[in-house]
Formats: sequence, structure tokens, C-alpha cells
Amino acid sequence: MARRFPGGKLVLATHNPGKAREIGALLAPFGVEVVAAGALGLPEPEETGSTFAENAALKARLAAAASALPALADDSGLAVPALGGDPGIHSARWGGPDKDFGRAMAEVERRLGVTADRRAYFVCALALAWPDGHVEAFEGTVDGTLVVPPRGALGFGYDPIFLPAGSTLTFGEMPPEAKHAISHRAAAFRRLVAACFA
Ligand code: ITT
Repeated sequence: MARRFPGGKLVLATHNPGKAREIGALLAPFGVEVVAAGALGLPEPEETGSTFAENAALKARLAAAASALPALADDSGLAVPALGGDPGIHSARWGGPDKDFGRAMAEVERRLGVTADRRAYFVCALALAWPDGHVEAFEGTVDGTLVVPPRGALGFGYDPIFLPAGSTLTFGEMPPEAKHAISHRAAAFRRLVAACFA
């Protein structure tokens, strides 16, 4: 049995405004009092794990210990099979110090070159941690293909080059509700809710 969220305050252990916006919207129906990691002055931890799940747990544990509150962290990224799974857990780093995802998307395209295999998927690992170190973990993915040039200014990160399977719109062209119906983050979130909130 998963440990249940006890209600009340939940620290959102992310410094990424795009993620914070999406997780805030996904949490809205559950009457959770969301506290931003930035507002508590929590530092951005070094992501030393070798998987999405390890990094999510690391970020959630640190935030829960520092705040003495339950904390939810998200580690996510774009995996491209033709690039051996890159940028993968390094997705944020490909944006460089300026978090320039125009540059990161151009780098994906440059490395793919004339490769015919344009498949890609997003992964989202969520970790809910308690101050005593307990962690509940969930993962979601969404399959798609990469398009050039990037399309749309909605969403964040790599959304403008990601065309989810079965859609004619990239994540960058989709309003938030449409992305939430199919995204990796929403899939992981449904599992979290079923185990810890329902
Ligand atoms: P925190 O660790 O503070 O949460 P971060 O941006 O460093 O923020 P990650 O290490 O998990 O987070 O990196 C995830 C990157 O993957 C993120 O910066 C985006 O570029 C990309 N990414 C994740 N989810 C995405 C989504 O739904 N749409 C587009 N890009 C996404």
C-alpha cells in the first residue's frame, strides 16, 4: 500500500516555471495547498542520479527534509532512440546556462541530421517524499515524432518539436487541457493520484 498524502501543504520541488504551472493545474482539483520551492528559498540541487526516477527522488527528499513538509518533485525529459536516448536525463542541460530551448531543439535536429527515424518520447518521473525520507514514485511516458521546424509557442522546453502520436498539433501548439489529456506528466500524475490522493 502506498503512503497517502495527509492533506495540507505540499512543496513543489521544482525551479522550472513550465513544470510548476502544469503540476499546479493537475493538483488543482485536490485542494492541496501548494508551496513553491523558490518561495521557501530551497536551492536547486545537483542532479547526480543516473535515471529519471533517481533524480526525482533526490529532489523530493531534499525538499521534504529542508521544509519539514511532504514534497513533490518531477524529473523529466525527451528521449530520442536514434540518439541513443539523448538528451534524456540531460534534457535541461542541453538548454545551457540560459535555458535556451531554441538552441536545445536545434541541437537535437543537428545531431539527427538526415536520420529517417524521427521517433521520440517524453518521460516524467514523479516522486512524493516525506520528511522522514519515505518516497512514493510514479512514471509516465508519451510517444511521438519530432518535427522541423519547431511549431507553436505554448508549453515549454522541447514542446514545439514534439508531435504526440495520433495528433496533428505539436505540444507547442496545444492548449494546456489538450496536453494534460495525453502528456507524460499527466500519465505519471494519474498514477500518483490513484495511489496517494484518491
Ligand atoms: P527542476 O529540476 O527544478 O524541476 P529542470 O528544468 O532542471 O527543473 P529536469 O532536470 O527534470 O528539470 O529537466 C527536464 C527538462 O526536460 C526540462 O527543462 C525541459 O526542457 C524538458 N521537459 C520536461 N518535460 C517537458 C515537457 O512537458 N515539455 C517539454 N519539455 C519538457
